[in-house]
Amino acid sequence: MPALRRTPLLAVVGITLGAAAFLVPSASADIPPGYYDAAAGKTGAELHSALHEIIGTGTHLSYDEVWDALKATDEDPADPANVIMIYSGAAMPEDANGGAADQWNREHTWAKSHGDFGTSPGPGTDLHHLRPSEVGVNSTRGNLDFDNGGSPVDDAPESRVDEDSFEPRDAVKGDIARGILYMAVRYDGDDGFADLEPNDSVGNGSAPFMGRISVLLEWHTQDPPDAAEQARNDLIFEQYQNNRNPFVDHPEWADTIW
Ligand SMILES: [Ca+2]
Ligand SMILES: [Ca+2]
Repeated sequence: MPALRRTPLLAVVGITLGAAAFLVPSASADIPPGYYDAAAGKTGAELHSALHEIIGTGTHLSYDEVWDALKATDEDPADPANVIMIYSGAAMPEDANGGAADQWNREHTWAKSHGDFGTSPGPGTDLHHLRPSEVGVNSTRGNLDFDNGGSPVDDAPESRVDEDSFEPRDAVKGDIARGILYMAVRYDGDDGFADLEPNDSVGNGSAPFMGRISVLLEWHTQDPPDAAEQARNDLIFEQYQNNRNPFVDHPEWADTIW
């Protein structure tokens, strides 16, 4: 299904700032008319189910295709030959992708061991939670759950790590939280992969859970979707997967489900 291009709503909101902002949940997002109709008026588990059906269609990339996709979705706004590292905010040349210490690779913010989904097409290749990271920083994050606290991470000093959790830098806290919430709704165990769900624990290990939901919801509120995050969601929808992250489009839905 090709995405329908609409007049950017940002212009409308710009003219009637305030009132329009309450009518359109996502000022610059390019949501096709009707996309969320099946979710209208629903809350809680019913909303989760409706969203699961809506975002369960679309395409899974191969793990190899993820490289080129990330070069577009996480492009440096100051230089299209670079990509931005999720945990440090640093720019690196897009062609410095790989597994060496001075390269960047594909970070699964929902750690792939949490549900053991690997890198075959599915949750392991889903761009809504995959981000570029320096190889060493990715290794430091490992499969830790998310929580506040710890010491500055080498090469990503605005992010923090301790023995049982990882805290990303403030500017991406909400982005990462919304990626985790997306994964929980997109993967419900009906497609050969585990039913992914957030919980309020750290140390989840290989269980298909990701913590801590109370902290992720705080991050979601503290760092709401901005125009760049909405544009990333649009790009994934229009160019790569043909599905959207509902929590970028409708941030208010997170609190009714969790
Ligand atoms: Ca953000
Ligand atoms: Ca789930």
